[in-house]
Amino acid sequence: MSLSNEQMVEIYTTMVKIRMFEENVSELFAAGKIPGFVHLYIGEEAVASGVCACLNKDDYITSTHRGHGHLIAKGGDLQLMMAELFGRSTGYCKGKGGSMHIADVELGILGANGIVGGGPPLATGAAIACEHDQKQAVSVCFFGDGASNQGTTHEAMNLAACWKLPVVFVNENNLYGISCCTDKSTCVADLADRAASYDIPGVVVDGNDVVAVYEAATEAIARARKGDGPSWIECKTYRHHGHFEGDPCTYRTDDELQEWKAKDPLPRMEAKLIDNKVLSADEVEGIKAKVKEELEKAISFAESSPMADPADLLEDVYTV
Ligand SMILES: Cc1ncc(C[n+]2csc(CCOP(=O)(O)OP(=O)(O)O)c2C)c(N)n1
Ligand SMILES: [Mg+2]
Repeated sequence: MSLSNEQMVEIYTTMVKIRMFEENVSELFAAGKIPGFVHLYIGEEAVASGVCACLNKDDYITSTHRGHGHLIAKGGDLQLMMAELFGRSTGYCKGKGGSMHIADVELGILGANGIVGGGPPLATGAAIACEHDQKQAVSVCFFGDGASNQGTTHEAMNLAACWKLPVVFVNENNLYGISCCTDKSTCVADLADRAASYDIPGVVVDGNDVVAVYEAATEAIARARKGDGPSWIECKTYRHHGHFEGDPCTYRTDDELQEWKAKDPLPRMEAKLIDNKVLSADEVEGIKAKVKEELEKAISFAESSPMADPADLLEDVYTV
């Protein structure tokens, strides 16, 4: 299960891509260039990067309202994502969906989702489809600590456990659902303890350690692929930004934020790669420069694309 140097560099590059994408979105949002709501994934990159590194193109993921990291890690196109955030007709949803509705079914990305707890039933459904089609594919459901209290989540898990479906529930416990800390919303210290009620494995990992996430995901995905059913992986992590861009964050202390910034998954992985001589400091800078260039292209693609046309509003909708 140990990662090759090449795999580690690939995972690190994904983390850099997510971090820099989100930093750009934060600035562009503050400059008034991105309409609507955005929820950023900065600080949580190790979860999506570690999990998606274990997946094949025909495996499925379901995402959340904080979805950019999941989409990038599963191979989402940065230009189409950026254009969607800018509300341009060249975006993933022709500029009509925005951050919380990006999907790419060809890549197995079944969609970001503005409904908290909306993903688990979709992931369980996708796992039923994998079984029905006799594919070896699995589905992975990313969901938050807040979503872990939704009925939909538990209904989906119960069914997945009863039918031993190939699905892995990846719980991103970033300590908060909007402004509500998990110690006020949940009676167990480890959310994954609830897996016992479905008789499925419940694993807790340091969600800021990408290698630990990768290892836990590898095991759960292998279990799902061979027909032994679902698992719940709880990744303890933290979002550096507010719930949404513009959130004044009055519900948490600066000490808490600094404590978690000291455990930032990105410099941790970077130090590991440099200490183990997998990459030199120059090579790290080279990766960042390449990602910067890719993002500049994505931003200029978005900015030079036409806005979504109101006349097309009712195109591509299922009901009117
Ligand atoms: C069904 C539903 N209820 C409430 C909301 C409002 N809402 C949006 S995000 C959120 C908190 C989600 O917290 P969590 O699942 O921990 O995800 P995080 O934002 O921390 O990534 C809530 C309650 C919603 N979008 N959908
Ligand atoms: Mg949360």
